[in-house]
Amino acid sequence: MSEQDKPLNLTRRGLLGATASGAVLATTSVGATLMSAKEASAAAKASLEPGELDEYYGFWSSGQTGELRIMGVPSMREFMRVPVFNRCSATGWGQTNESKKILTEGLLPETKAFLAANGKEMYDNGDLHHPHMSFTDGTYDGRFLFMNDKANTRVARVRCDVMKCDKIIEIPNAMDIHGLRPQKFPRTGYVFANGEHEAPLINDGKVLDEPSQYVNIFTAIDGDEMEVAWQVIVSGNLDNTDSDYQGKYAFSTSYNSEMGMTLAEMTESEMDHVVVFNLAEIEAGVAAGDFQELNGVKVLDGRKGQNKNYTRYIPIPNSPHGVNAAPDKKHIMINGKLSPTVSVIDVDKVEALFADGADERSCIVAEPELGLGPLHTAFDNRGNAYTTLFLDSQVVKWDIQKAIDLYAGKDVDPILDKIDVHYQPGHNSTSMGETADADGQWLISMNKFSKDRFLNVGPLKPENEQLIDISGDKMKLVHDSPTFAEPHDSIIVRRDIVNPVNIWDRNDPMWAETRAQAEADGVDLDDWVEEVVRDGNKVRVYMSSVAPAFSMEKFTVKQGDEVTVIVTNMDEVDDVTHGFCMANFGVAMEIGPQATASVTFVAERPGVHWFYCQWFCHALHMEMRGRMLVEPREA
Ligand code: CUK
Ligand code: CUA
Repeated sequence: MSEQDKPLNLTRRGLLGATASGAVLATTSVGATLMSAKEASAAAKASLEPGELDEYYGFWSSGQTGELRIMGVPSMREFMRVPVFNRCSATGWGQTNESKKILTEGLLPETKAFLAANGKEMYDNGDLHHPHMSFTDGTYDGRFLFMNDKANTRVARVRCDVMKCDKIIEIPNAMDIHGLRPQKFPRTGYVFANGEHEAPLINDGKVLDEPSQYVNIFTAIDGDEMEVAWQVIVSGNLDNTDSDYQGKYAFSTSYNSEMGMTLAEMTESEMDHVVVFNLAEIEAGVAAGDFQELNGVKVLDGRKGQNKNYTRYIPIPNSPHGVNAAPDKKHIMINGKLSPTVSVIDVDKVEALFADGADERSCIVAEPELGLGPLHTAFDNRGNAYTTLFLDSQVVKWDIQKAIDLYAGKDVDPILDKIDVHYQPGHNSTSMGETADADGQWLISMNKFSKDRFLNVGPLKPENEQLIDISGDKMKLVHDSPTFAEPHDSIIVRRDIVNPVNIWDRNDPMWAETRAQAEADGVDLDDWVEEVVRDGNKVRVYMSSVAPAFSMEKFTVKQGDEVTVIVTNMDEVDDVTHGFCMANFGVAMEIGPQATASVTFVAERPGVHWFYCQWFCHALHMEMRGRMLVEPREA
């Protein structure tokens, strides 16, 4: 039965209608007939009055859009889009010299050469799946957010003080970084990243259509330095990953243990596996020199049959997907995807797997059947788990201890509640739910389809994310929003943990190179400057800005000059961001209060050209402009 054919559920429809137009409706007589008092209060809890602040920050990935988004929870208001792997017209990300440095410095030499052959300096796209915050002692510490790019095998870091990306590295030897999680204990520390697709270890074309020679790579990145610490070769594709609360292990699902190339081959065997990585053993292996060095990285062999203590392979029913460590610090959930089950690993039983002749499934303490297509699990602080069911289009709430009791032979039903979501959920996340401080207030279901839920906008439909109140016995859907590609993954962080600054530090490392160049040019960026420095055909134009004026009303260059415009925003008032847009030159950038930013272009257009501030900053914002006079090349 399709959703449209189902009998109209007045209560649920009424609830959604009331939420969409604000909690006010719930108090009217119409609302009262459609909503129970309980539902009305759940909806009211999620609905903030204008000017009220949210309790939580939500950090959202955007999938193939390639950016990070900052949301408010529970209001579901979108606050900010932080460009990372994508380009951004508003901020100049991918165009300013400062952002270009971040986007290019971490690329491998062969990638730079490949891009140059295609007339590019950097990738234009990314596929940002998994944003996760750095941890200290099992909970978020508000330092960094880390995220993967499945499209071009990269890992990025966003600084939480300014909410800007400061590092992007390409991961050598691996193909297509997918699952990514930070180490939870004692701190981050490592950022674990799964290479999803298998390929020859030295992928230079000597081995092509010989899948038996392909390998997969698991990578540990030093999150402080943003450098690869070590890699482990594994058997099978790697999908998602998570780490324990003890700092001993990381766990990765593998959905193609067959190493098949076709769909039939990939789903052939009934069991796939979870790879357990033993961090202490791997570090000892690195110290003992048991690795090969490839592209400057220490690569250890943890494949099946190597009999090394770096890895263990736990058989799990066909094609497991999400991995989620529970806040009880004891259980790791392996979501079945093609199997209707979630396999529960007891971390206390993992050490025994590394003994000779151990039964690899002896660490499984529950495997409840929950519904069709379990993908990801989130948690509250009352011993419950919430699993998305992709095929059933539901979220199922279940009791972890009851699932363990059932597995031990007791006659109990672990399933507590199921709720419909619209439609085909992938990730979900609960408030603080991937930390030891899970608080059991909210759950986001990130859905892949919205079908009939919003006004039709053409063949490409919005996707859908839904907010569910999990504070009571029953889950309650309280908010439903469309979203652009793609509501992939998210975390919900208590607001006291996140404390961004309002204005930049004048000495921020983001523009350290620009500052060094200014010093070499005898220009003090902390002063009000109007300076044109000529260096052959390179011209550096230094200007300052205070609303509503640039320090320069005009500057003159020659046709063909390589011009770098360096703007320092001298405003000290929060929310006075300026822009620099050179019309008809395709040049634009954001300059936050106290920030310096620069952009370089070739002045190949003679004539009079206006530059203007493209971020609204003042009543006289329109007047914040100036001229670039380009003298024609002499004939
Ligand atoms: S994971 Cu990326 S494609 Cu985040 Cu559920 Cu499947
Ligand atoms: Cu400065 Cu608008």
